[in-house]
Amino acid sequence: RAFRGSTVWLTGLSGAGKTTIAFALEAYLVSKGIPTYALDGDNIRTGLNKNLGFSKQDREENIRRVAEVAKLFADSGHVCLCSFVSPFAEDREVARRTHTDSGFPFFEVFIDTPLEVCEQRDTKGLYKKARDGQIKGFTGITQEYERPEAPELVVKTVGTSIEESTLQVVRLLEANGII
Ligand code: GGZ
Repeated sequence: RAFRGSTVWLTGLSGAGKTTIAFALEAYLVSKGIPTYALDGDNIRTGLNKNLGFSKQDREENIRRVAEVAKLFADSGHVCLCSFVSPFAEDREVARRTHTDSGFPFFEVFIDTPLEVCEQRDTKGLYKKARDGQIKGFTGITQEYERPEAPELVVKTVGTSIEESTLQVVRLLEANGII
């Protein structure tokens, strides 16, 4: 059966598990023969968006450009997995409209991991730096994260395996006829 290009937008705090889930989801979809491409800070902020930082304005531009790129992938028939903190509801809304105005399905998935858990994990030591004042405007510490009000899916990672979290997104795509 044919599958449709679409974008899965994973939002949540640094360390919430967005990229981990996107990576597992990519492996699953590729194993099913579904063209998939994953975008995140690692491949976007090092190239296309290397002139952008983390001010509210720069995040807005980051998300705007990512959404445009994601739409191109969706147009080419890919499931595009976007893992970005995207802390501002307004910017996520722009990403959504970029897709839906052109008829592409868009799924906002909130990776809902409490700040305390993300800070305890602190895989990259960024929370410590933010607390020490070495990083300004760090999401959850010195800049806000606006929780999504009507995401297509909320994944609570605490007490849930990566496999189960991933399966929740797979089920969402199945329920919407994407895969
Ligand atoms: C939030 C920051 C910051 C600040 C650097 N605030 O866990 P990570 O390291 O790998 O993911 C975070 C990433 C956020 O980039 P995004 O492009 O996803 O942000 S946004 O969507 O808001 O534009 C974190 C690291 O970059 N990082 N400084 N101040 N995260």
